[in-house]
Amino acid sequence: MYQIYGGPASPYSMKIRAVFRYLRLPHTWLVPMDGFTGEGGLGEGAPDSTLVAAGKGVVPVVRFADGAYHADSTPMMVHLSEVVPARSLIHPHAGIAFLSHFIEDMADEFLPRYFFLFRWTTDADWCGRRQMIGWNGALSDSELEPLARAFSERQQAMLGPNVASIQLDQVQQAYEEVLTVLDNQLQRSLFLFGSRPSLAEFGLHGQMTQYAGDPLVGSVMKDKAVRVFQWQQFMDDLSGIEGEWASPEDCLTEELSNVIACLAKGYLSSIPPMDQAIDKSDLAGALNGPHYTLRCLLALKAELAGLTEEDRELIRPMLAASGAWDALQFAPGEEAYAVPIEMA
Ligand SMILES: N[C@@H](CCC(=O)N[C@@H](CS)C(=O)NCC(=O)O)C(=O)O
Repeated sequence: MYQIYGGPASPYSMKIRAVFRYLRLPHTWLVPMDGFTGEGGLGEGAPDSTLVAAGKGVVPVVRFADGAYHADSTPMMVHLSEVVPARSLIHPHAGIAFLSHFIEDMADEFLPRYFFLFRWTTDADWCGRRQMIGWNGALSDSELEPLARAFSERQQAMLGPNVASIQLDQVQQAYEEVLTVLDNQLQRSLFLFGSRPSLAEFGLHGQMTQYAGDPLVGSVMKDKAVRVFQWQQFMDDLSGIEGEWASPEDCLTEELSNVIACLAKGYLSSIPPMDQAIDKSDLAGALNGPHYTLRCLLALKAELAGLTEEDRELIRPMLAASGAWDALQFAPGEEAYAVPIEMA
């Protein structure tokens, strides 16, 4: 039996729980209520807590049957696909599998930006209260208030010093563009690569659960993208789905191309500042944040470079049309810094 420890508003926690359900792997789910005060690291201040025992500093963490804790949803999905090969999340064509991984990575590493901004500006009061109730259970208003304030301040510090200059209306517009391409995809098919889900759908699902739940971004989704709202509820439990992969050629639809192009526009614009600020010899060990984003990008570049010529050429036009092809090639000397992404 696997034991999943998640957070109350954590996209990666929702993502991995949906994966366990789809894979029909027996598991339990728990948000550890260990008295998180809203300050410091998760589990900090409660030495006996599950999250301290897990020692990863992030949620979700999963305790495997041998008692070991593991973190990092993406390599975990790859590992679990090997455990349940009949329901693997990886398309058998390596080029299509790359597209799925690329979408999943952009969902994980870029899509949180929009909801996180509204979560800790416009909606900070509601979101701070909601999360501290989630982490602590039953609390009176007077108990909740200082915890919620501390947590909101902790999260707001992550927005960085330039947050006041960000144009919220432009961010909302970029978010609505994501909703539009997803809603268009969902008019054609609930899955991107056939009638079964891949890494990509679970990455998108995790993020969309948060967009659906938060006040402002949730009301925009309900107003403009009813299919996306329903889809993230659908994705939450796919245990009954029995589907097939589409042929590689049939996967390359206009709707898919538009999803990739829309995500790549935002994601790729976020890379150069990180690339300039970060020493690439220091990427190992990161589980989130800019170091992790760059580590994942290097792993994607290595995956693309490792495809056969034929597999690469099949997906090249779609990646080129989205502006991502060049950005997914190693710069001179960069290859040396690529490390495989493995479960922590
Ligand atoms: N790459 C990790 C990212 C996990 C992650 O960043 N989780 C967030 C919550 S959604 C977290 O635990 N942040 C640490 C904190 O808030 O202290 C994964 O895919 O599982």
